[in-house]
Amino acid sequence: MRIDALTIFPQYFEPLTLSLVGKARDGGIIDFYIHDLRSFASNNHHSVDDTPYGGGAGMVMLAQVWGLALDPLMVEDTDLIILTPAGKRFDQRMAEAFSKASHLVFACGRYEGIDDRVRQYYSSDLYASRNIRVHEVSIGDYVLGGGEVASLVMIEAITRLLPGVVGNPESLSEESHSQDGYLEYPNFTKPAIWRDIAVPAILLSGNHSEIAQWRADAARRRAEENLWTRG
Ligand code: J9N
Repeated sequence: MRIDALTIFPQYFEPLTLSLVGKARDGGIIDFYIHDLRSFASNNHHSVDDTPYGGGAGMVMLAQVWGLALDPLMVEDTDLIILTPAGKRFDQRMAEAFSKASHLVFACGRYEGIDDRVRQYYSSDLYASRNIRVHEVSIGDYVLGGGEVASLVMIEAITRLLPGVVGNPESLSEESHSQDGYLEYPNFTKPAIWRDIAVPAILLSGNHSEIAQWRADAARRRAEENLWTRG
């Protein structure tokens, strides 16, 4: 998989050169490229934004700058991901779908967003005919300063699903068997008693069907509890 990130803050992506993603990058599973959007600015001040038509607060990022940065990346079979709090909510299902992509481009906007003509332009029939898809994505209902942290979240969730990125392949297959793509039951390890709190005895019994039943019940209790508190 090839991943490109476009940003005016390339420093945000430095952690990715470490960690699991870094290892996979070295192993050739992931090709990761960071692009400084400001290097595509054309005026003397290297501006990447301007005031919004129609008035209002803040600044809007320039279509011209984004076009120059994106054009060379929009090759056959590319998913362009535009981060915005108004986008479709990112979840484990979306991570699994994107983990099957061949080329992901993360457009990290700042300020009040990117001129909407960028989304319109790369959504045209011409680009669709080249198997280029545009997605507006949000990682949750809160407002970030820019798309960089949201992109990091998505890249970690997506790339850990690639074969060879997670060291233990069994942990991924167990995840995919669970309802929502993650383990929902509480976990314990040694010692069996810590500060007077004992691990549930069933988990020490070696009875695998009883353990599975206990975990299913505990997961249901936990999900119900979280539904109560989240509403
Ligand atoms: N989920 C989400 C995305 C954002 C962004 S992208 C660019 C600015 C803010 N906030 N929250």
